[in-house]
Amino acid sequence: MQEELFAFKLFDKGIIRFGEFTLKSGITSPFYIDMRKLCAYPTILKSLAVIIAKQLKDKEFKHICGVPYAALALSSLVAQELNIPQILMRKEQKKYGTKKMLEGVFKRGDEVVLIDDVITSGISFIESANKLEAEALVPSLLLSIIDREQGGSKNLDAHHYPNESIFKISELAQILNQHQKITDLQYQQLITFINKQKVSISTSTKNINSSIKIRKTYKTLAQESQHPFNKKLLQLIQQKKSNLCFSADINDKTKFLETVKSVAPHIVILKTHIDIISNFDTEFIAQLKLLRAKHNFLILEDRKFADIGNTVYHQYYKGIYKIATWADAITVHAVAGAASVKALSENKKGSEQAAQHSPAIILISQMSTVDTLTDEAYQEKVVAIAKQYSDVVVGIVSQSKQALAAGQLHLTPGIKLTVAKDAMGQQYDSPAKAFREKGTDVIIVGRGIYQSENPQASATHYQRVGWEAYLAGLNGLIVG
Ligand code: 5BU
Repeated sequence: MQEELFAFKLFDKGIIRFGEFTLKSGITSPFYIDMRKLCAYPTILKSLAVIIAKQLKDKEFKHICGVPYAALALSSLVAQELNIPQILMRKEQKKYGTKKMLEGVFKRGDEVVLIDDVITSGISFIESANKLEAEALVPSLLLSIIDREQGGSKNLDAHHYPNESIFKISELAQILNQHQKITDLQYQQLITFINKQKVSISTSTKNINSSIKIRKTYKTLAQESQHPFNKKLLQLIQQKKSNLCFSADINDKTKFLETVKSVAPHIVILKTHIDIISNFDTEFIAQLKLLRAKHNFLILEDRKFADIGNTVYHQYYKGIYKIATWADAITVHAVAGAASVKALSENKKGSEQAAQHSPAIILISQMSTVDTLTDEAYQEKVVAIAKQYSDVVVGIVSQSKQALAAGQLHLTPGIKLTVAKDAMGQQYDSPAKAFREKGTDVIIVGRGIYQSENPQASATHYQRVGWEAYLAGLNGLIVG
């Protein structure tokens, strides 16, 4: 019987061990699986590849891909066994040349079986699946060799990824116990441990289902929206087939303008932090306006107004930046309650500049940083203010889908295809994940574009991936 043989081999070679082990997470586990050692045993690897090939025999897919690095040797053997092309996935983006994450010969929409050695929480599977989706490939099956039975499979179900495993750790342990390789106590300790450690599902199923079912087309959102900013934005989105907001966090004005010029055809919003421009002058604003007129995008000044009404009024209309004279929209924190929004919206009606400069307000409901204070209770209060002032609030910056008023939009920063975080608290997700799980309408990308070797090529890439993620959301199918 294949399970028996496999269990014995893994046990004899010390690949599954019983005792007291401290895991990466700091938790003490009564067993340890070290599948990396497998590469030292070609015959076990080979027989495992045969077992996997049998399990995959009747399934339809175009490629095999191993989660780097642990599953690479095995996925190569499975690819050979089935005579199916392999895709090689990098762990880190290549620094020079093509900067590709995937190597191989494939085309968009191809189905890929992703193989990993062990599944625990499912997170590394999800990250690898996201890399496939970023190239518009379809992860049609996530196959693990051993399931540690700690909730990983449920987690993948919640993310709508079909998944299977060859062996379950409890079955392997039972075999070892039946054949007196481990004691009853060791077996019991393993069962108790896996029951206790089951990870909670990382993303609520509720959110995923709702994002797939209620994903509105941009056309519907355009019909629903009342504010001229959103009407224009949604029209640009459909026209340019882009949901990309470029965050040009560049200090030098010349470099800023050059970069914006090169990416402009691919974006619908240019997001600025005007106070980080070192050599700011009014000429810069004139140039910016010219670019906007020529390339048809909207400008969002990410000023994050967060003060009492009187102060935000001055910050918006006065000072050296005179934001009111050039920004199509502004971001506002609701930490002061509705005061900031109210002041800005009343000024819209009352001030002498009002007619030209009614601000479209984007409220910040949730931040992307690792230890943000914007918890669920806070977000709910922000959304309530957004709805109450829906004549001026055109959307929110958030990391999760919220029940907004008709026509209001979700904008999502913290988008990057290659890394999960920066060194200063920023957290990243892929466009696919944003559209699948966060109710995203517009992705905001900064360093993913302007720090790349070729910002124009990167903008094209994010435009395509963002658009495909939107289309996938409409179909309930995640392709990129
Ligand atoms: P990045 O280079 O893609 O990490 O830049 C993200 C931009 O979005 C940057 O200008 C931030 O100020 C902005 N941002 C964010 O990253 N996270 C948030 O929660 C909010 C804004 Br609100």
